[in-house]
Amino acid sequence: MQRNSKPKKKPSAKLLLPPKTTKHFKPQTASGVQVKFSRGIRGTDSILLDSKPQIAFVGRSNVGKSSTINAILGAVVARTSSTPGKTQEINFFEVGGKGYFVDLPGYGYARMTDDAKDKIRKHIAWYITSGEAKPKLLVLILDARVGATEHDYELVSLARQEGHPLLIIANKIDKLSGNDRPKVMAKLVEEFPDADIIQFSASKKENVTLVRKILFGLLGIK
Ligand SMILES: Nc1nc2c(ncn2[C@@H]2O[C@H](COP(=O)(O)OP(=O)(O)OP(=O)(O)O)[C@@H](O)[C@H]2O)c(=O)[nH]1
Ligand SMILES: [Mg+2]
Repeated sequence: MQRNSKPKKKPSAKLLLPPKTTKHFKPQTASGVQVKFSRGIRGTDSILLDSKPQIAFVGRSNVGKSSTINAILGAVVARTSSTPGKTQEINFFEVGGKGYFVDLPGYGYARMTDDAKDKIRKHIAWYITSGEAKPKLLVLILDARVGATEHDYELVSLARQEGHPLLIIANKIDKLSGNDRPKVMAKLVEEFPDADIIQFSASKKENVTLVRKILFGLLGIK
């Protein structure tokens, strides 16, 4: 019987190339995990049905939620800005294929219209209280120079009411002198005696390794 003399198909050149990187896909990060922007949502969405755990970052506008996410992930995936109100949607970032970091819009920005403020407040309250999102941990970011505001207290009481575990991060600690730091931290411990509170700087990477270890551990990333 004559053997089939059809030439073997050459392997496609594409297969020999490294995977493409896109703006939202960071295969190499300083944290060593793959990070991908999944999507921004404004309400009910199929991503919430994914059983992978979510860690949500909440706090006043401009305290550095997006910067903290980037520092922990070791990649610039979340958009940051010196103008408050940058993050408008609830943005999901898939971390190491194991879970999500969720970047929420910031509350309490004085220069927003009442309508816009109301919309954002409802948006955040929906994420925390609707029961659809089920975050494994809420990370409340504060500006260490400002401390906790009325809006932060409201958020803490909402989180407690819903039974969400809470971690408080006092960000921008780099802006405080060595003398002021312990005073600020002592005040926060007094205000939130039951919470875990960590001083932090997204810009100067202070305590980034510690927080990364805690959060990655919760997502099951070694
Ligand atoms: N000095 C200092 N500046 C910081 C730090 N973290 C963030 N910033 C700055 O604070 C500003 C706001 O940062 P974002 O990360 O965009 O803040 P956000 O909380 O996500 O803001 P919204 O999306 O508007 O709610 C930017 O100019 C950052 O560079 C920090 O640790 N130290
Ligand atoms: Mg933001």
